[in-house]
Amino acid sequence: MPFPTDFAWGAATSSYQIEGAVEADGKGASIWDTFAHTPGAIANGDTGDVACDHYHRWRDDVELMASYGLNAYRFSVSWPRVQPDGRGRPNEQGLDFYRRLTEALRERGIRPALTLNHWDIPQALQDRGGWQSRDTVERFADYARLCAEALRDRVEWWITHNEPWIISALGYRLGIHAPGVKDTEAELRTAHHLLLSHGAAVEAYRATGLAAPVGITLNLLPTYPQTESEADARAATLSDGYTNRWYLEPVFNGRYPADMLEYFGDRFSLDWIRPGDVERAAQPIDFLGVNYYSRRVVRAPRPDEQAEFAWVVRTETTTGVPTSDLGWEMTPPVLRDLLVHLRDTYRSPTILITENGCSLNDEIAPDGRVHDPRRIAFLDGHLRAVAEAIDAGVDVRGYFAWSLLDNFEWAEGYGPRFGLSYVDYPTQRRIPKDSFAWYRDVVAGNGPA
Ligand code: IFM
Repeated sequence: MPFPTDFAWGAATSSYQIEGAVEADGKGASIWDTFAHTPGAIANGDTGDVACDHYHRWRDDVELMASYGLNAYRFSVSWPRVQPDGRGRPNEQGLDFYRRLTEALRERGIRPALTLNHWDIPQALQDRGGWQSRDTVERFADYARLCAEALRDRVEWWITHNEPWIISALGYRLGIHAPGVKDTEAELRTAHHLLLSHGAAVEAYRATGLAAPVGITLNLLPTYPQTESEADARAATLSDGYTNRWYLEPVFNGRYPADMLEYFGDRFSLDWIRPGDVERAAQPIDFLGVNYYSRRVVRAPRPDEQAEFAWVVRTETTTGVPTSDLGWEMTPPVLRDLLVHLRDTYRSPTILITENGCSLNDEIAPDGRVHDPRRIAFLDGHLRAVAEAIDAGVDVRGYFAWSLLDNFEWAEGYGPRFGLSYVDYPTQRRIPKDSFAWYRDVVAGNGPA
């Protein structure tokens, strides 16, 4: 296996999904605290109030990672925990939590990768417009500076945003994530401010003198036409422009893709894109974080069909292609093609796979263990795809399985289980699944056998 000797083998989590303790030690409310308590917003009425109680159990969770040999861990900082109103003086108690966590990780040889925004921004900022407001861009830069100054010696990789497309599309167009807005122009304005704030945060971070690598994590959806028709090919190009290129092009090339600017420009004024903005989003970065779960197949809308866009996402799956228990197709070879495509299109960026995993309806077996052979097959297939990409010359430096623990899966609540460790929520007991034991051997062998 061609994995470099210092390859990062890790698992990932995010603050709202695991921490709980939503009012502890001076933490302010986040938009997810508000949204999760909105009747009907989350399956089963679940909330992140307790989640995996990681805020109190973090020592055990670090021990768990160490005992399974991980050498890296990706987590996110809860912005309202360290800056309750999203502005002004930091909450030192909140920062102390991340100081202790990162120190303990380092002591065990686990390199921390920190994400600044994995969606749970302060409610106080939302009350002033949230990501739709340009002011949030500068607030985010201040927050980046504050975290860089507090955690400067301990963090190995800094990530500005996690999945800006999901934030914009699910939070502002579909309204199924916080803050629950349903407005396509709001989605695009949000995406713009996220991109701009990414650039502003990189500037702020560099101004502190930090030299550790900084990047952004995008969830990339390799998109294929449903048929060979010209109409479906055009639908696939536009859909790719909407989910992938709308973010990749500003970050790497300092411009929005021309075809999408024309497409959206015909529908919206886009007057919130100001001169110099997109260039600012293109601050040089040290790596691209790639979250990959599945491909996307699209088609052109039928003449009698009411569709919002010039593409329609196919909902049925392909016969013979395995799916997760959330119905997502498992298509490992697509990851290799995606990585090679990124290398060829965006000047060979250094890449960290910041998330990859699958949700299964895991259960505790009569022997007290959790047997998840389908997850092992999923992870194995994707790691082989990463190995092939490395062999083809792609500069991949790390892989973070999603997720360390079963956790709060946003609008789906606690039903889906993505963890390497099962979490028995009533007792908070962690039960490492068979896949975690398998992953331990992968890490020890620097790649699957
Ligand atoms: O749980 C999420 C995570 O927060 C962001 N990426 C996708 C995961 C699975 O849906």
